[in-house]
Amino acid sequence: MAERLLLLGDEAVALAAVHAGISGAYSYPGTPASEIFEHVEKFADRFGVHAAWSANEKVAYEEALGMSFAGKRVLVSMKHVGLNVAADPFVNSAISGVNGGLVLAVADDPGMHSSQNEQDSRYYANFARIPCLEPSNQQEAYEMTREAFELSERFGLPVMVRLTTRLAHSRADVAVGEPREQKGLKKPADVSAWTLLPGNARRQYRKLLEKRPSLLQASEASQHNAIDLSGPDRSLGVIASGIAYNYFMEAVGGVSPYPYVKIGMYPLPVSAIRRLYQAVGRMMVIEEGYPFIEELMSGVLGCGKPVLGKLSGALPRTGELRPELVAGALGMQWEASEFVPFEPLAARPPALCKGCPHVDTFRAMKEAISIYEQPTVFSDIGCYTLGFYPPFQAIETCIDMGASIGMAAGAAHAGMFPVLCAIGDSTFCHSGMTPLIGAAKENVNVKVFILDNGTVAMTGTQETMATGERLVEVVVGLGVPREHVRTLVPLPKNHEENVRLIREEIEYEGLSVLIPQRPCIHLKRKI
Ligand SMILES: Cc1ncc(C[n+]2csc(CCOP(=O)(O)OP(=O)(O)O)c2C)c(N)n1
Ligand code: SF4
Repeated sequence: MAERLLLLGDEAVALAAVHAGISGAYSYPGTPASEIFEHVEKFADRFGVHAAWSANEKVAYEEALGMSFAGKRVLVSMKHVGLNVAADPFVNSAISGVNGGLVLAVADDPGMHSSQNEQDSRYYANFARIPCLEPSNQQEAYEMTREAFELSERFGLPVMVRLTTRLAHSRADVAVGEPREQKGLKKPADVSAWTLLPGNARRQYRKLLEKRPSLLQASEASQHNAIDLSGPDRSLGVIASGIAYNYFMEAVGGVSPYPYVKIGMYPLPVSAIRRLYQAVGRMMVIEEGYPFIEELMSGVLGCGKPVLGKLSGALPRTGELRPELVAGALGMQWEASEFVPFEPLAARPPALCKGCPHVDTFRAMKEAISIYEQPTVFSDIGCYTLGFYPPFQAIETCIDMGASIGMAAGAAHAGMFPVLCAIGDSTFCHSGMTPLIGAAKENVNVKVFILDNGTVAMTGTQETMATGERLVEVVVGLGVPREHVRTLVPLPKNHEENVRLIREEIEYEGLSVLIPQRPCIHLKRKI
């Protein structure tokens, strides 16, 4: 009998990958995807899986691709915006193809619980012309991830498993299967496919396009794409995908009065959708994220019969879906479950922890720049982004990981003074080193603060790539003169000295890197 476990959606993906015989797992932390890797890590020793955090998502994807090249199965996981960082190897790996099964698990964050945007990764899968599986519950997260490895090897393509926050972070009962053996080392039969010189790439791109009809066939035949025309009310036909199918079922009490198509695999099963379209008066698309399916249904000119969904205004265009929103769109009464009493918490802005080292850094930085007429502080993504809020109001930007150094350089080129920027140790290793090497080459007049708290605090104190002396050496190695790489200890007792040191560097006309070194209080507790 299959073992049953209570698993998070993320955990189900992790366990399925381990059971599918992966030899490696790569990732960079990011909510709501971090737990995928963290759970693989737990099994790593027992199953002999190489599991290591990577410097960023691009590196994670490339490491995974290398393992696939070697003939082994591999999982790479990241949050949705991480795929922007990994987009180059991701899109090109669809052209080269894969050798050992490569599954990319991406967790989207509709509602932006902890993200800068709510982009929908299904567009990326479509853009790269690869299959995408979208589970509606934790059981499917397990089954689809296992199946994704089979699909990946059958088509020689990377396969995406797309999760969203609610599924990633909620638990359910999951029946799990038997683990299978890892694969042996075996190079690809044709390495020219992996050398994307124009002649090879053109051939490979044609091959990718030629796979499309078989992918479509697989999608039409997939048990994850189901059509049910038994609903008696044919005034409406529903297309529901991923977790939104769960909300739909909850809204209709488990039995739909309308004919519907459930989508769990892309490319979209066109013939099932056509059959539904012909059988009903109007269509409604219920999907989590962007109106990806709805846009395809409506086309440029509209498809004839009305299509309701996020574009039509039947469902909200932004944020997460909920069963009551789906019920409202269907014109149904919604009764909250008696088992889930809902007491909304008072809204409160997020804040830096009491005793956080960033607090003392911001205090010193603010006082040091207070004597200048128009100081500007660019920032990055991490706990220190909370320095935007009162009482600090210390930073003015946060766009994407690593942006602060490049933006500060651009503003300095434009003539702003003084220009400072704040970046965490992990974000610096993720994507701050490349802009710093450019800034060092030009000796641009920017004061870069690398806030070294020894960890990736914001996403749960994961291990950082460089901290302490190693980080200092990296900075010097990138070409910043050693005398302008200044370390300080952000503590109240050092406040005056730190203000003086910062001012001294501001007065120097060139690039300085200031590194406040003090561990995050949660890292201290963890140790
Ligand atoms: C491309 C991308 N990947 C991952 C994340 C998730 N994320 C937000 S901040 C952060 C790193 C924070 O670490 P650090 O820069 O050291 O700052 P700290 O939180 O420790 O102050 C990560 C991984 C993201 N927002 N964007
Ligand atoms: S988790 Fe650590 S770095 Fe983040 S606010 Fe709290 S003390 Fe500061």
